[in-house]
Amino acid sequence: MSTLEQTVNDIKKMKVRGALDIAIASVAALKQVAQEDSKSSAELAKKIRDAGRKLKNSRPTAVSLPNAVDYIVYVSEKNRQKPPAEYREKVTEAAEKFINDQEKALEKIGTIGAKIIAKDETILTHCNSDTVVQILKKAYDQGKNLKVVCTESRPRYQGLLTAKELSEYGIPTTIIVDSAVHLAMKKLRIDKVIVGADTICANGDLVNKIGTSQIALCAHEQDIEFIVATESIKFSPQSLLGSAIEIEERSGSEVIKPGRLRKVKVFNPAFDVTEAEYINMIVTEYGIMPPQAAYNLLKEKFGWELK
Ligand code: RI2
Repeated sequence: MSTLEQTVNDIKKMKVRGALDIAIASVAALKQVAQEDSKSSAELAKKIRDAGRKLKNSRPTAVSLPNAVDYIVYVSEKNRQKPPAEYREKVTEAAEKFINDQEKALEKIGTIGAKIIAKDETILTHCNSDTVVQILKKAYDQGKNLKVVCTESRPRYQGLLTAKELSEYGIPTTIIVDSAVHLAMKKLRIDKVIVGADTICANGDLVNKIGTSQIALCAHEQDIEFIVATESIKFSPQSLLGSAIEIEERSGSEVIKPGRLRKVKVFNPAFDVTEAEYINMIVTEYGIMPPQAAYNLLKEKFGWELK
């Protein structure tokens, strides 16, 4: 199996997951495609376009994936007239810079995000976000003496990954079932909620792991700050509203054993939409901003205009 096929497969099966990691894995796969034997750069550029389409189709919701792929396709098209050796060098350089920039962004968000955690706070998080984990570890390193509550994040239990990583790091960690969030906010004295993102729309709506919007509503009702941690690669110039985003629906076998309840249908959406009005702030590598500033970030950093 080629690196490309392996990557597409791993993303589909969620062996590689997390909005940032699927973007980085896709760019690494495209870098490999650019190294393939070929008569001309134009032929390589076509291979990159085809590979990009396959990667984009592997999971539909997180915008970091098409944003990353489109960037490499753009660099590839720009250099398709150059001799193959030079073309390969340009694509490789862009891919390596992209990956490096994302790693730096993650590090920066950790530093910025840790500042908003006060001493002795209890933070609730959902699913498994490398970006959130980075913030929590940084805050712990700074001696903030924090505690973390993780939802298990049915049906795939990514919350257990978060709980494992944080507890092994030394952070006191508690796991709860997803439906305990409302009660746990009071009983476990949650100070803040911090979640990751799969997509931030131009209007500031958040698309994230299924269950996120219920948590935001609970936080709103109990006056608990709801914070999103995300690299700018997850901002979507293509989507104005969260309601317009395609939400990935996954196999019912993730929820119950196939054949167990033969007459019952399973609806298994992987993500949901949290409206901007329930989000207090978004932490990015450029700093902390209200969700309403998403459009400004797209405009200033990526030159995007409403048409
Ligand atoms: P990082 C995950 O989706 C979760 O929804 C998480 O909040 C988001 O990606 C961002 O993850 P999935 O791939 O990029 O588990 O912060 O479906 O790691």
